[in-house]
Amino acid sequence: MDLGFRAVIVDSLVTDGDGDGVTDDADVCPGTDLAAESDAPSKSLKPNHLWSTADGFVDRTGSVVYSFEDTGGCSATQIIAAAALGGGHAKFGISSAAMAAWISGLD
Ligand SMILES: [Ca+2]
Ligand SMILES: [Ca+2]
Repeated sequence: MDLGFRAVIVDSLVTDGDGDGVTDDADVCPGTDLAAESDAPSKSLKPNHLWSTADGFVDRTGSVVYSFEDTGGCSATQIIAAAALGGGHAKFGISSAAMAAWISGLD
């Protein structure tokens, strides 16, 4: 067995360039800025709407509903942009339906 080659593969699996907990090989959204997410949504989080925090996607009670592993390493801002969601999602959080659609579209 070529142990040198094996070591390179392991190293690539553990790299997480943007620090969201999802390794680069599985991260659909590189460059996630978790610090920038703490100010959003711009108005308020509605019931059954979600926003990303450093812990993952939370609802208005603060319960974590999805992890960054679930969302492919994408923050709320990144999902809104990538899925071309309407401006209401930026104001009030991403609806549960839109989140489910995003996650189901990852595979
Ligand atoms: Ca990552
Ligand atoms: Ca990411």
